[in-house]
Amino acid sequence: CNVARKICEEEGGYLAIVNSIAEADVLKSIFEKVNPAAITNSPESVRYAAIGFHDLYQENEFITIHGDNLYKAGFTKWLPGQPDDTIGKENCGSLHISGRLNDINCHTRFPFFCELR
Ligand SMILES: [Ca+2]
Ligand SMILES: [Ca+2]
Repeated sequence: CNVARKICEEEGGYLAIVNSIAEADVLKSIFEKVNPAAITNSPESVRYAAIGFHDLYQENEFITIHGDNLYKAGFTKWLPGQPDDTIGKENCGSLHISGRLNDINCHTRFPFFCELR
């Protein structure tokens, strides 16, 4: 998601920060619209979109790119079993196409959501 972060910044925004269930639902419906195949049958990697949170500073302490924890940001609904830090390498945040959060590998290219300032 470093690439994603850069692209968002170049366009005058930042990786999206989800501040409410309503906002997660909006992103979910955009995601379903641009990538309907991902709802049912497609590789894992297209069912997640990178968004603006991570646990790069302290393992399992997820904060937004603006430094707030997820409770303060306003949305904390994880996919069941997440965050799982798969093979100790998942330190970036994503939104699953179901509208729930998952930690993902920062070095894998995923679709992503930018948000404008
Ligand atoms: Ca992690
Ligand atoms: Ca995960």
